Amino acid sequence: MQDIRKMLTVYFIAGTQDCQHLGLLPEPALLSVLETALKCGISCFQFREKGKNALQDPQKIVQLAQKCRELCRQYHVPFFINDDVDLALAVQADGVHVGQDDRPIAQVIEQCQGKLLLGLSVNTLPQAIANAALQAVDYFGVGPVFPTQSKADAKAAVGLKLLQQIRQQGIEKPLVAIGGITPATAISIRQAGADGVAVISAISRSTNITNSIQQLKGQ
Ligand code: TZP
Ligand code: MG
Repeated sequence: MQDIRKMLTVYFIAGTQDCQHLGLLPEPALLSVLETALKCGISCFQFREKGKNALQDPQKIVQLAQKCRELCRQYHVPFFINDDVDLALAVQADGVHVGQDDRPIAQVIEQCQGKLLLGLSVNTLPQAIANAALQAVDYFGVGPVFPTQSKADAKAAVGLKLLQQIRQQGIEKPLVAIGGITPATAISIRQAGADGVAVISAISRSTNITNSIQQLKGQ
């Protein structure tokens, strides 16, 4: 549990759609941002190839996931896949992260038990309560805490209140907060009860990734 909390400290999420502003080809753009982020000390990475500008060719997606996994291994940083348990198993990821709209969590647990770490998104207190006792769920992703530009179909922002309510409820599951988090707001996220911050744009769009990650760590 302590290791999971540590793993959530600065949890970077990205796909090629998040690196287009760099003006490079999609794959080199993502790999370059990822390697810089790994050098600067992210504690976890999630490959999330999703949205209208994402790669569509399944073969390219698998190949890119493998390259990201290799990079993460070099830096001893856990590697997660968003949504797709089959892809996570195929590329020997460390874990998979699923949402409430993906397959029923019991099915996901059955498929990944003993093979993959498992993260689950929660957007409401009842969802957190309903899933709190599931030992196979290693952590909750809570959000979007603030409005986000990085997910077209994001739910309404839940604010810091949901993190506080989950802790007040006595739920001790490791929590990573997500959605619109910046280096400046990371402290408030931890004060509200999260173990770490999950970000896309605060790293992928940063002009000084070293500084951004230092601040996201709360340092
Ligand atoms: N899930 C909820 S908000 C979000 C995801 C994947 C996007 C987070 O991106 P950003 O740029 O850190 O707001
Ligand atoms: Mg999902």
